[in-house]
Amino acid sequence: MTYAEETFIVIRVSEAQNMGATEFVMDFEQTFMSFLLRHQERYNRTYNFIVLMDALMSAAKHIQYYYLTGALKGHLGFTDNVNVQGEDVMQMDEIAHEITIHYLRTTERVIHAVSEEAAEIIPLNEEGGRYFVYFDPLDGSSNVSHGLPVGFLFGAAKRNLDGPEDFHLRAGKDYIAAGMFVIPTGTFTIALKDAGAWRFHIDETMNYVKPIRMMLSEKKSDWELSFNSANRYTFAHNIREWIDKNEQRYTFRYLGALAGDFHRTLTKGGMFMYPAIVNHPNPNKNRPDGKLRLMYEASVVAFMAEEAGGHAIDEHGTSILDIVPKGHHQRTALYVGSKPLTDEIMEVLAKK
Ligand code: AFP
Repeated sequence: MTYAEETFIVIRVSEAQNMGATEFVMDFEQTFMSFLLRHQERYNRTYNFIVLMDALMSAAKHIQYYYLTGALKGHLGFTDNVNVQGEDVMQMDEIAHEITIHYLRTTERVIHAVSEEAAEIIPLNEEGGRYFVYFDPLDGSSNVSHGLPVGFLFGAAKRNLDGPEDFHLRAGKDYIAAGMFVIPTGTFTIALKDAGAWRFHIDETMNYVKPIRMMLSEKKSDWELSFNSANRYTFAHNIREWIDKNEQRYTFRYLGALAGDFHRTLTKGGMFMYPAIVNHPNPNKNRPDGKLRLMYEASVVAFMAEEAGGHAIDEHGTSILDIVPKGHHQRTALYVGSKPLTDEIMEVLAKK
């Protein structure tokens, strides 16, 4: 039994039956916070990480609220700004960024944060902080004006507690946790170092509840492939060949927001990929280093995949979690999901 199952609570209330009233059942599922407390207790950890997660939860709930009401209140459009990636900034990007920074600051436990929406690192508590947080507060902007699913992705690493901190950029293998909220669907998945990947659903009181351990399915008939099919002619020759030869074996799904697409991969098994763009008819549009951001996109899903028995590699076949970033907004190609599939791709890439 895991600590998740041990604390699972079900209450049934039926005393009104004798009075002819309808029996009703109340199921109280274990909340994320109760799950996390048990986790920290079991591993003899401090409560600092709970404070951090409470802040991320509060941020996610506020982002969820603003997103749900965005169409009515008119904040699903664009601002006049362009971000560090050269992309037009949406109002929701700014709202989500500000909310997250506010909550991270109040914890007093975050040394500095890296956000997709800020060119530079954001110092929060450089003296007394304990964690580094890397996040994309609203990933999948092409879905925003439609109110369709987007993601709030984050990874967290801890400062060196045994000696002086050198503030180096952390590889994914040094994260202590990584997770994603799929907004506004009310699902939250988090992987805790060496303790598995867990999914929660939001309940009527806006609590994330009912931990479900995620393991990538070994049933190949369930597997799905997810990639931007319109880009296939721009991929490396071998990758395109692999797709042509193998895609009929799998169901194909693509939403265009990593959190939503990876959510499916984690549930069904298979692979999400965003290969390097190397054969674009307009060479200026090639992306030999890939499109996705290493620290707050690729490493986050790679960390979750590995805790669920899967794997993630870049275009060189290097494990995503082993890549030490040279910059906060570094990009990478990404193949993530069931290990037999990423192993197959690794062989294809080796022949390039
Ligand atoms: P945007 O936030 O710019 O839409 O990017 C989202 C994203 O980084 C990731 O969430 C998707 O998986 C991927 O890009 C989609 O990219 P394409 O639009 O090129 O398919």
